[in-house]
Amino acid sequence: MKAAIVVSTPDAEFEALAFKDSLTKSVRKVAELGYDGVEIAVRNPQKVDIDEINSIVKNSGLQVPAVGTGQAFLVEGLSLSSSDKGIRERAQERLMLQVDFAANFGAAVILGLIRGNVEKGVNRNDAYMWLIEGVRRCAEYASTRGLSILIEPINRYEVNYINTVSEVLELIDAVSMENVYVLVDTFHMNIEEPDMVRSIKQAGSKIGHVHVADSNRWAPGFGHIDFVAIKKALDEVGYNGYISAEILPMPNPDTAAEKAIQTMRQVFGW
Ligand code: LER
Ligand code: MN
Repeated sequence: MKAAIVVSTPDAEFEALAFKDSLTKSVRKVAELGYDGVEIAVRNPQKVDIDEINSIVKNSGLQVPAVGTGQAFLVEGLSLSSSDKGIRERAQERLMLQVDFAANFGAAVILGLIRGNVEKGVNRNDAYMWLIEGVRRCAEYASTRGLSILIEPINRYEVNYINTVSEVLELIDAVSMENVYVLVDTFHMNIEEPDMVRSIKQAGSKIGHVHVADSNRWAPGFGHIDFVAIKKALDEVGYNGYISAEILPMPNPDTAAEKAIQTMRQVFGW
């Protein structure tokens, strides 16, 4: 397993990011701290200088395991579950751009918040069918580029459906595409899963990426999640990918990023 941390591009704003400075500074700092990868959150790939991002990443020697997409939901309301066909189409088109962006790095594309909510007055099953269709179209497009899609169970305070690992596994079954995996995030699992270890084991080989944050969304080691148990479960299911810190910049960005890699080194034996 390898260590990564989430950073944003300058067009993007997202609370749970350790670094909001210029990407160059952030990426340099991440590399200096000994991370292997940097996960990039982008709202709209058309609004960022892709060549510049490419060269920043290449110079750093870091890999980009995944690209985050949730800000298009938070800022623009784009959603694959929207009852408005136009909004669903725009979410879809944005995700195609995200796949093109991710292809620069061989990164997976995360479908977290952009899955969206079941809107008031809308039947859950209708929203679910729109979502299945949207995820399938993303996955088909990603597969033409040899990339994966990661579906993230997100806690009930951020989205109103598909909050648990088993619900995501059900969705993946319904989508029925080889390149769709689960992204397990310890912060969300700590809220939604009765037993995080059992959920990791249930997801097994379908785990494609891991986000870590402690119970308070500070860096691992600042809360009460048992990361040794999480590591053991990931070992048991043979997970060998990235462990990516998606944490609040608390008590400040540098301390957060340092604490995250320090705890991961201790727990994962790096
Ligand atoms: C995104 O990876 C995530 O975990 C969400 O909580 C975003 O708010
Ligand atoms: Mn996450």
